Amino acid sequence: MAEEKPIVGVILGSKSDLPNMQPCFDMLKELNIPYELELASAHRKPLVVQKWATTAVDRGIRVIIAAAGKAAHLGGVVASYTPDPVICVPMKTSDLGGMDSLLSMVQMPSGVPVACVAINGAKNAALLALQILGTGDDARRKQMADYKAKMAEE
Ligand code: RP5
Repeated sequence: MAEEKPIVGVILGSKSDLPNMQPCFDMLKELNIPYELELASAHRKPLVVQKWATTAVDRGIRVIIAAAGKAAHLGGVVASYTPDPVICVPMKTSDLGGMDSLLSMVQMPSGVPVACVAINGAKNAALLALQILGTGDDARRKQMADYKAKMAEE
């Protein structure tokens, strides 16, 4: 776990998503997972999203976390541009309680999968990123095993 450059890329549809995503940032820091953060809406800044997603692999990003609310197409759009796995976090931001975000994220067409955690499931997004990293990294896998063991003791 000697990474210094970001290996997880986090993208949010708006700076208004920052508070809901704080548990994700806290968990990534606790796990010593270097990450980068981008704020760009799939609808308001589509070209920024396209460039960020298409260059993610070249920057060393191995897992992407995408959080957005309402018509939450961000994760799916990012997934269309990158071979990296994308974890979506539906934001509870609107009058519809986040069901709009959730359904917008999970109903992906065949051939372009995303993973999706619960509405406002920011912490779990970080843990799922760790588990994905752990499939090719024994030290990361042990981190998750240790986390689970500690949780069982509490
Ligand atoms: C989405 O719309 C964002 O991800 C956010 O959850 C929601 C509201 O964005 P703002 O209008 O607060 O920028 O694009």
